[in-house]
Amino acid sequence: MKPDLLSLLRIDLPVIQAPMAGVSTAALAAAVSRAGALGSISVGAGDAGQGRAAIADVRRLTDRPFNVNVFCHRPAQADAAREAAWLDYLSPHFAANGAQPPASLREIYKSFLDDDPMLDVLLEARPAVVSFHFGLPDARRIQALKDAGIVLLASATSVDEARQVEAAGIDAVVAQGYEAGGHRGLFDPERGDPAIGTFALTQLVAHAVRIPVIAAGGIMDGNGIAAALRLGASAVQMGTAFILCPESSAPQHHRALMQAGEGVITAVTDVVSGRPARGFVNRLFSEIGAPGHPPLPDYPIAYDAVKALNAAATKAGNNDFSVNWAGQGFALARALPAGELVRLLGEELAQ
Ligand code: FMN
Repeated sequence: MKPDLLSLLRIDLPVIQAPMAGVSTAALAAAVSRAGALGSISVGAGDAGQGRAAIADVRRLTDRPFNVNVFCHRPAQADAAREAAWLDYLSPHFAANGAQPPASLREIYKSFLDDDPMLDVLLEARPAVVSFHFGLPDARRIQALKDAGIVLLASATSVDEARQVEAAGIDAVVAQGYEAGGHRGLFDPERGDPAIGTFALTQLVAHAVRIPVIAAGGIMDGNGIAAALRLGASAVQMGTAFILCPESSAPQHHRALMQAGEGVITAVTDVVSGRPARGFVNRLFSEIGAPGHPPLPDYPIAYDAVKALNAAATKAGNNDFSVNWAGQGFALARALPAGELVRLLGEELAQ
């Protein structure tokens, strides 16, 4: 028997609203938590001050438990020549939008692996739950968070990663299948991507580890939740299902793609940020990511270039280079207030 995840997380429904950097908000997380599931915010793409403010924003809206997500990627390694060549490669697209590429690229946010101010914020604020994506912090950080009474979750995309999560003393593992929207949680993308789907991964991981498993990827409604539980999961983590909620900060173009039907598809690319992630296919995927492109700057340095290109394109009046992360199940998303969506998921699951 695995430990009881719902009592550990102090939630009624086996649903975690996925942390979604740039899309999830304090209002979304609070509405989900108030409805009896676990809301999440992501502070990975910001600094400690922004992290502190984001946690306070959720606290103002609810006293229920919520999850704070940080990024544990290998800290970026700058390579001026590689970055210059990448900007050179992108320069015709800047020119076509009436802009110049930036003179250089920056590491736009730090990894939690070397962000002690962010650790201090978490230890001080003590959110009920903290989750890790892209890998694991060192034993000292994990112990400090556990000593503060924080429940820890971490993503895994393979059985090997799930075993590492368990061995590190994390409370539960998020088994992220290839269907999932957003960044793949791969610990080391250079070793290749096993690209395992949610059904297979959930079962494999549930057999391999003793800690509870949270299935993620392509789960959009009560039937999907029931299927994941049947396959050995103790809960699910759903991201794409919450993008159309009015509380999300997804821009209009992202919402329109979600509702565009069969004319649009999602795919995984690493050219947007430097790490593989699933989103709606546009010119970033088909042109920038076309075979034969130069070597990518490290994550998240590459993201700086795409953000600049998208800003230029937006100014020129097009969405050609916008970043719209979403999972394969996007067409099943429902545009409902988050609290209503959680209640509906509960009803569907009970049927
Ligand atoms: N996972 C994280 O751990 N941190 C993030 O900041 C994050 N950002 C995401 C942004 C978007 C727009 C989406 C759709 C997903 C993101 N994810 C992130 C991945 C989710 O944790 C989860 O694996 C995924 O949403 C599950 O698949 P689904 O989108 O099909 O529900």
